[in-house]
Amino acid sequence: MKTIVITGVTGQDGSLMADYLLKNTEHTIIAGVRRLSVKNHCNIKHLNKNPRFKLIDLDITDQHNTDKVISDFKPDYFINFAANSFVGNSWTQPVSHMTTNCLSVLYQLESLRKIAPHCRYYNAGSSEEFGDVAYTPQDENHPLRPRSPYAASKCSARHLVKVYRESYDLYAVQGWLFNHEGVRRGEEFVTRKITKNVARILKEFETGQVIKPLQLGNLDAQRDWSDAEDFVKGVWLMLNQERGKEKDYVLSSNETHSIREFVVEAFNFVGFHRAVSEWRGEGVNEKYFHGNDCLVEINKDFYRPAEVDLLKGDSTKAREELGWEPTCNFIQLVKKMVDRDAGPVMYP
Ligand code: G4F
Repeated sequence: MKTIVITGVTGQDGSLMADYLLKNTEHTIIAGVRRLSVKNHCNIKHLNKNPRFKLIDLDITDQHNTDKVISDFKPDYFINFAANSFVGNSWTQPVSHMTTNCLSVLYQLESLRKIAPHCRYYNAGSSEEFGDVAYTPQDENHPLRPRSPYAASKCSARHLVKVYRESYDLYAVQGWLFNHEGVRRGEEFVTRKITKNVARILKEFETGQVIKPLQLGNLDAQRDWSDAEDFVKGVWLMLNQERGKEKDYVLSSNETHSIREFVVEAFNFVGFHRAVSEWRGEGVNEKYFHGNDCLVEINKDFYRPAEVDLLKGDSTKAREELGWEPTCNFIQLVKKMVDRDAGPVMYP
């Protein structure tokens, strides 16, 4: 039995990782949670009584706190999912992104080096690091070309992980995870924002209320979306490579779809069929109509100062070398999220 520290355990990835490990291993989870005045434990409340799941206070931006946790538990694995993960916010809070996503990683690496050098370490890396991409699909050799303070913080952390791996022989890896979504996804991210608003609009439509259109930014950005549940398995495989041969891997679906496609499919699933819906207008005046009902409009406040236009991963290496395989495709993912938010009974 091993001891595994997971940070960011109240979030989508951290909570799914805890579920995955509790189900598939005998290990004990030390779950790091940042104290907030309002608790956000909805993703982990089902784990409260599990004797292998221990909640602890951990603010990763506090070096002393990190040292103490690593010293107290001498973990076998340390999985860092805690992050400022909302790219759109990173222009208004760049220092916070750099501190949480990069400086904290340095605290963890230093602490592990000094106190628990046997520990296997994973830091959450992102396809955002590829930024204004040089080629498509993006694989492990793609250059880092960040377009946001968020992405710059993840690139900096990546360099630190590599430096510590090579300098101190730490088992330290950082995957490139393309977008991963699901029913625990935060509502600020575009997929969940869409499925939550599809559910609201359906209700307004069915009850004869005035429909308040969903407001979105850039509809033409393309993303490689997967199910987050598939990705935590990939992270665990990355953490269990042969010692001395550990590498960073891309995890992706290898498909790409625009925000516009996600919108159309999500509305289609609840009966606003694509055959009788249409986009009208251009640029910031573009709208999505179902008959005379406007379902979506553009709000330029949701545009970003710099955009990552196209992400499409190539996860061949992870599939061939780690034996990882995603189980859920784009349409299944949209359906799963719409089902959760609107209810499966709504299907026409
Ligand atoms: O859902 P998003 O906010 O995710 P984004 O920026 O791709 O980042 C996510 O995936 C990364 C992996 O590639 C992670 F590292 C990161 O932590 C996060 O999980 O935005 C997706 C796209 C963007 O192009 C954005 O401009 O959707 C576009 N978009 C259009 N309208 C919108 C909106 N995004 C949001 N959040 N809200 C909108 O109204």
